[in-house]
Amino acid sequence: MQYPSFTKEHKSMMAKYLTKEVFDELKDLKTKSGFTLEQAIKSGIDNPDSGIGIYAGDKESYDTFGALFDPIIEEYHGFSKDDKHKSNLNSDELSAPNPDPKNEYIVSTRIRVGRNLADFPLGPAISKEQRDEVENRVSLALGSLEGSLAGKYYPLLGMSEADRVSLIEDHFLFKAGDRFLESAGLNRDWPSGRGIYHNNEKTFLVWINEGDELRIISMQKGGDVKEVFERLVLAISELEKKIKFAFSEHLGYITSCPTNLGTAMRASVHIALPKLAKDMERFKTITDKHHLQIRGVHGEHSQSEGGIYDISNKRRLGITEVQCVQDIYDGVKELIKTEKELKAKKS
Ligand code: ADP
Ligand code: CIR
Repeated sequence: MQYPSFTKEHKSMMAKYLTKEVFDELKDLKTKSGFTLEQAIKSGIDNPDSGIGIYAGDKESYDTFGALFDPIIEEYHGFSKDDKHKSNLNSDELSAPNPDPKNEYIVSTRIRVGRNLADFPLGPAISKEQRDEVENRVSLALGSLEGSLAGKYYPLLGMSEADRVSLIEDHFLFKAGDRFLESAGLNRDWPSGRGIYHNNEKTFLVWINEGDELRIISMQKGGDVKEVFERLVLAISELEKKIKFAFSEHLGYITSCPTNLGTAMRASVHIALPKLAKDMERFKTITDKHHLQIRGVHGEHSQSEGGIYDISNKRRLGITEVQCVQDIYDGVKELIKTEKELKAKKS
């Protein structure tokens, strides 16, 4: 492989840190599952608008290609090579009374974590047989859940197009054909091995074999962040009894995208902020202060609709799960306060 010919359109962290020197150091290396630098950076090369532009094929990728992953991890999470990841799933330590009890701003709240199986490569390097085996093991484990977590697994194979589209529209299911995942090798053999598990109320859901082997999701209408967190914590602890997840003392839970390492947690609200939307500078000052990311209503790389935004924690590594949720909680409180002030001024 030759050093990639980056253009000025290539804005990813991968393009920034892949100097000719780093490239020469890594270009001929391979992990035990056969994952190469070329595969790791393909998504960022094919998609110049990538923000990150790199994926791992296995846990070992983070060591083998550390000269490239480390500075990206440091810039994204503010987490250095010598830092240690920490975990805290104790909801008693979360101070989060509903910030919008009258349901004026927050449409819904969702918290997800990514997980991958300890004994398998990550999605970009997995074989079809291994992926199908992951689907079998995970759906079996999910099938034994009880009480509020009991539900049913719906494989993508055999799902009607109408059901698939409505699950996506309603924000429950991942979309097909994501070009970032496609280039990373994460869409190979689609739709085999992929699917969604959910309880009857669709408040507890698990995606199988999308960007990570599991995305464990708790969501509901309104702004009761603590209830959503508590449901997720219960689900994680039940699943951990049945499945061994890929984990490292340094990087926490191992995920295919370096932005998801550590807690692998993204806590988000869909929130209506029509006034702040007209002053994006002020909006961004608040979200930056609280380490938050702004996405559109249909997820990453989508646009806002009707002044509704997806606001979530950006950092996931080197801070605990409780801190991830506290980041968005504190930020959302300030966003609501500012939106109220702007509303009062105009009327
Ligand atoms: P991920 O959360 O796994 O990083 P995305 O950004 O693609 O992935 O979002 C996945 C789906 O979850 C999208 O359909 C998105 O609209 C939905 N979603 C995210 N946050 C919320 C929320 N607070 N309420 C309802 N749906 C949400
Ligand atoms: C990018 O670089 O923009 C995409 N590969 C997405 C990166 C971050 N998102 C993610 O996986 N959560």
